[in-house]
Amino acid sequence: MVSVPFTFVHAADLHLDSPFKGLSKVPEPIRERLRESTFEALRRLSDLVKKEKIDFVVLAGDLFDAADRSLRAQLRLQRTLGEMTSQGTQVFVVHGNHDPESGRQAKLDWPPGVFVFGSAGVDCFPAYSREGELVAHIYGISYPTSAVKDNLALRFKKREGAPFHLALLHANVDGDPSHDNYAPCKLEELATAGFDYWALGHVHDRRVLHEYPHVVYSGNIQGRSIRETGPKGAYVVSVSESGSIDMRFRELSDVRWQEISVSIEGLEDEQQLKNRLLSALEELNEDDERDRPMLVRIRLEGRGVIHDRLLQPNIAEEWLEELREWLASPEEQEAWLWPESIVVRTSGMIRLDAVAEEEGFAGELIRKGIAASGSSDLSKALLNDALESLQKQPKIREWLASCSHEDSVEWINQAMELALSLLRVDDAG
Ligand SMILES: [Mn+2]
Repeated sequence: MVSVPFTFVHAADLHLDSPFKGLSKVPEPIRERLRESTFEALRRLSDLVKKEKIDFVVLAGDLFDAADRSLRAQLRLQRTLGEMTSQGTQVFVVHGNHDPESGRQAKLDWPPGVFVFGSAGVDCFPAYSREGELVAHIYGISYPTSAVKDNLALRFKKREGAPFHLALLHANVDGDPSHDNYAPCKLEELATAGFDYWALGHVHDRRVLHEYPHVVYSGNIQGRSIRETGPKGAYVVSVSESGSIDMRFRELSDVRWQEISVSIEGLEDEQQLKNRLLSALEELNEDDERDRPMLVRIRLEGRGVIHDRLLQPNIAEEWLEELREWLASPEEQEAWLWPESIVVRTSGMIRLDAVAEEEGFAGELIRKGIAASGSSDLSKALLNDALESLQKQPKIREWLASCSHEDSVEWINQAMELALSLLRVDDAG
């Protein structure tokens, strides 16, 4: 088929009007900025579409954060999509687990030029360049309700008649354990289905799972918590006459979440720790590349003599408060920096493997811990035992079930370090 070059934007997981709950001691200006951040990211998406003369946009689900969409989110989306389509850009939308069809919605019209896929079956719409030439067929299906357990990808069937075929889907490919296993499917199935590009949503990290055909998660456009770090945005995808694909990532997030590591190795005392924390923050704060506000988690790592002192109750909190004092307040600095938390993942000078050789209680304890961290069955059994009383709470039970083996290993390692530290203090006293 004769084809003309075209450019589209792939974005997903807008999560408009995310409430950003559960942030402790965050000053009002930061809270306000975060509450607006998903909308600001959407506005930047619209700017991008205008500036880069985009032919069409695909949005791969979770446009809204809550199934019962807020009116504010619906109105803002309607307005922004209207801006995009008035420039001659078509927009194609599927809904995901956060914004299924069944959710409560205001009766608003989608602007002309916006195509929303239903949930009854896979539909196909033609996509045109801004000059009006047919450039692709777009296929998609929305979630009827939030928990879709069927493999929706198997329902996609290519229809001849276009030079390029793009499938739009909210799905978990190959059972990513950090996301709910909705619309589960296999990369193999997607790569062999005959489409040129799978524009996926659901996984919030951007990933290119396969090229030619392309299978891509664009990730979300604005991080929603410290678990969603780094630049977030959308892909601008250009397809040449010969069908070669060029992808460029564009950051859209208004506020960035970031984690930095600070090692305690070689530090002798609190003064040296203070100096190291200060310089780590200054480096980040004065980075000329940094053009937006940032919430940062400081992860203390490494083996050092001050480890025991960092495990004392409230110590991390006290350092955190001090860090916040050092930095300019969000009213004073446009691209502010806010230390979100300090997590202590350090180890003491005593090596666990050496203690494991010892006779007696400490040796026994560490042997048990090391064995558990090396086996997912043993670690699960150990944690189930230790957390038995907490398991009565359904929410906690659910949360524990969703934690990975890596999480368990980290907890067990910390528990070993803490137990050893407490045992040695007892010995010394
Ligand atoms: Mn999502």
